[in-house]
Amino acid sequence: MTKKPTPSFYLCDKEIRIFDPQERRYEVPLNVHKPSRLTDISDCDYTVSYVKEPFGLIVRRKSTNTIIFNSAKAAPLIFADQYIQIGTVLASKYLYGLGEHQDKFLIDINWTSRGFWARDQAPRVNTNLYGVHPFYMNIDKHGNAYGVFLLNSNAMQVDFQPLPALTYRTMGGVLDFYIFTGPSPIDVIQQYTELIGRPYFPPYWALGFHLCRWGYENSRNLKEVIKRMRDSKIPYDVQWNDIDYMDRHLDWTYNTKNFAELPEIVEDLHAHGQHYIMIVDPGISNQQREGTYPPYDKGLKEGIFITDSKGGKPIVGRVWPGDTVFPDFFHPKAFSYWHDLAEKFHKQIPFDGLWVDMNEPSNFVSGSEDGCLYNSLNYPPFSSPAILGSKLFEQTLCPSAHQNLSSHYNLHNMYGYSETKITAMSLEKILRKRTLVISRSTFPGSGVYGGHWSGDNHANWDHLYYSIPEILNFQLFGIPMVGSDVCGFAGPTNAELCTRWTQLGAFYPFMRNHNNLHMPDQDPAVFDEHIQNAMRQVLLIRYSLLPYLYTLFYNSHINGTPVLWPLFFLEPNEETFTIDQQFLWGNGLMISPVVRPSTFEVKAYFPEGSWYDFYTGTKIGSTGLYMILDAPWDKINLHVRGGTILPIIEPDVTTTASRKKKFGLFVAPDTQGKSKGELFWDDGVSLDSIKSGKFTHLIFMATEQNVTSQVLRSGYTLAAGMYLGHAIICGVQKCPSHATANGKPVKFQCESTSQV
Ligand code: MIG
Repeated sequence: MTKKPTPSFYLCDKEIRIFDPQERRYEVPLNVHKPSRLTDISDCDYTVSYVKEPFGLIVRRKSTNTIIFNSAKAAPLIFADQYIQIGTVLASKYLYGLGEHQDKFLIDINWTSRGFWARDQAPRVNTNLYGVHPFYMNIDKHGNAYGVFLLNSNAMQVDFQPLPALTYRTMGGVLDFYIFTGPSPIDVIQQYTELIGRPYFPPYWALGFHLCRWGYENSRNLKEVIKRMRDSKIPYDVQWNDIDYMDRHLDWTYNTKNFAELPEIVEDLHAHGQHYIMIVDPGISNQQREGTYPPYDKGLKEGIFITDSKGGKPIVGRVWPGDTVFPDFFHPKAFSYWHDLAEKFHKQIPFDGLWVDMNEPSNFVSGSEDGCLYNSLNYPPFSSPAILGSKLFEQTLCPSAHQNLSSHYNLHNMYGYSETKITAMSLEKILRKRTLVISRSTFPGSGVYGGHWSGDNHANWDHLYYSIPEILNFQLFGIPMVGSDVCGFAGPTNAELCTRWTQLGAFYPFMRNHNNLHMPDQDPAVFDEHIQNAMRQVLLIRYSLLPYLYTLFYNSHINGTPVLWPLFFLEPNEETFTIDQQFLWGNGLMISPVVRPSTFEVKAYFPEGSWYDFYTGTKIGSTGLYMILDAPWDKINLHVRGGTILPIIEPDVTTTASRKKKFGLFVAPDTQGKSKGELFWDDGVSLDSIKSGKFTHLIFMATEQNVTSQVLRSGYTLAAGMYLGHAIICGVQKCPSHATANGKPVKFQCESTSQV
C-alpha cells in the first residue's frame, strides 16, 4: 500500500445522527472530540447520499467506488423508545471488533449475533462479557479499511448476515454513528482514537512482569513468594494483591492481623526497584457501625451512591463484603470522594497502581436485595436473545436505578469506564506520577485512563489461544495495555501450559500471571529448575525488548498507532485476514507462539519481505507463504521484519535495574539493505515528560555500510548517560575487515554463514 498522510478526523470523517428532534433523549456522556461540521467535503474520499423509500443513507468511498455504509438494504430502520434498529451492508466479509467476546479475531458473519451488556461472566464463546465496544473495522481484499463506531451505551444486539451486512438493535439512546475512512487499518485506529481519546502512556515499569494471585492469605506467604522470585533471578517488577489483603473484604482497609506486615512489604518492594498494585472493588459495605467506616458514611452524606428507583435510598446489592452500595462515578463529587479515600489509604500502603475489578458492576443477587420493580426499564419490551440471561438485572443492579446523569439502564455499560477514569485521575493526583489502572469492564474511552485484562480465563489451551484475538481486539478499541492471566486463572495449570503461556504472555502488552483462590501456586519460581530457566529466558527477552515496546506505547499515545498488530495490518490479503495465532509488535517483530499441547512446531505465515530469526539473526529463506518452524518446549518463535531497527537494552531482574544498563540495536535490513527504527526515552514515570520536553527521541537508520542516528530531541539526560553497548547487524553479505563507531575502531565479530 502506498502511504498517504493520515487524513485528520476533524477534516474528513463524518458523524451521522438519527435522533428525536421533538424530545431530548439520553445521549452517551463521553466527551468525544467531535469533528467540525463540514460544508465542503469535496477533498475527502467519500460521498454521502440518501434514499427516500425506504429511507436509507449511503456512504461511498470515492476513490474505489465502494459502499461502506448503506442503511437501506440490510434491515428497515425502526426508531422506538426502547428499540432502535438499523442495518448496514459491509464492504466485505472481513470484519473485526465489536466486543467484548471470546471468539476468533475474524467475526463469523454467517447468521450469527453478538450481545452487548457488561456482565461478570467468565470468558466463554457466544456470550457478552465484561466490556462493551460498539466499534468495528471492515477491510476489503485490496486492503482498504474503514471503521464504524456507534456511540450508544444501551444494551444492544448486533446480528450478522453473509450479504455481508449487520443489523444493530439497541434498547435506547440515539443513533450516533462515526465513520472512519482509513484507508489503512492503522489510519482507522488513529482516526477512531482521535475521536474517543488517545491511549494513556503507561510508566516503564508497568511493561515489566506482574505477579498476582487470589489467596496469598497472609504476609508470610506473600513474603515467601517475593523471596523465591528474587532468588530465582526471574525478571519481576510488580507484585499485586487480590481481595484477601482486605479486612473482611472492605474497600480501603487491610487486614492488620494477617497482613500486618503489608506496609513493610511494599516498602521493601520499592527498595528493590519494584512496584505494588492492589485491588479495589466498587461495592461499599453498608453494614458497618456508623462512624467506623468512612467510605460508607462519607458517600452517604454526599449522596454518592446509586439510588433505587423509588428515589433517595441507595440501592443495596451483595458482593464480597456482604451487602453493599455502589458509588456513582458520574456523580460530580465522585472524584473528591474516591480521591480522598485513596489518598488516605495510600498513606498506609503506598501502592503504585490500582486494579478495579467487579465493575460491570457485578452483584451476587439479581438487581438488588429487594429485587427490581416491575417497570419498562427492568422489563424492557425487547429482550435480546444474544445477551446472556433472561433479564438485564441478572448479576448486576436494577436498570431502573438512578445515577446522577441518567438511569442505570442507560449508563450500565459505562460503569467500568467511569470508575477507571475517576480512579486514574485520583491516582495521578496522589502519586504525581504515571500509574497503572487495570479494569475488568471497559467502554470506548477507557484506554485514555488505563488498561484491561481478560478476566477469569481457564487454565487450558483454548483460553491460551483466545487471548490472542482478545488482545488484538483491544488494540482496535483504543486500549492497547491489555493481557490475559498468564498460565490461566481458573483451574490448575501445568508446567507445559504455564511455560507456553509465559512465552506467549511475554508478548502481551500487559503481562501478569494471576491465579484463582485455592489453586496450586503458579508463579515462575514454583516450578522445576528447567521450567524456570525457560521462563527466565523469555522474560529476559521481553525485558531486552522493552525500549521498543515503550516506544510503541509512546506512538500509540501520541498518534493512536496500535501497539500490537495482526498480520493483515502489515500485509492485507485473504490469507492474513484469518490469522490470529500470530501477531506483531508494531510492524517490526513477529511472534508465532505454540497454542496447542505436545506441539513442537508452528506453521507460521511470513508476509512478503525479508525476515530474520531473532535468536540467530539468520535470514528466513522465502516469504509470502507458510513455513514450518521448530518450536521446542523452551522456545517461542520470534522474527524481525527486514527494514526494522529494534532498540533493545540489557535486561535485568527489574526494569529499574535494566534501565541503568546499556542499549543495543538489532538491525534487520530490507531487501534493499536498508532499515530504520526509533527510540523514545524519558525517566519512565513523569506525568509531564512529553509536555515539558524532558525526553530523548532518536531515529536510527541503516544502509549496507553504516548505522546512524538522528537526535530529534535530547531532553532527557541521565546523570549516568545513555550508552550504546552493542549492535547486532543481520544480513551482512560480506564480512567486513574492520568496523568503527563514531570514527574509532571497535571490536566486532562476523559470521559469514549466518551473515550476522
Ligand atoms: O468474584 O477478587 O476477575 O481476577 O481474582 C471474583 C477475586 C472476584 C474476579 C476477578 C479475579 C479476581 C477475583 N474477582
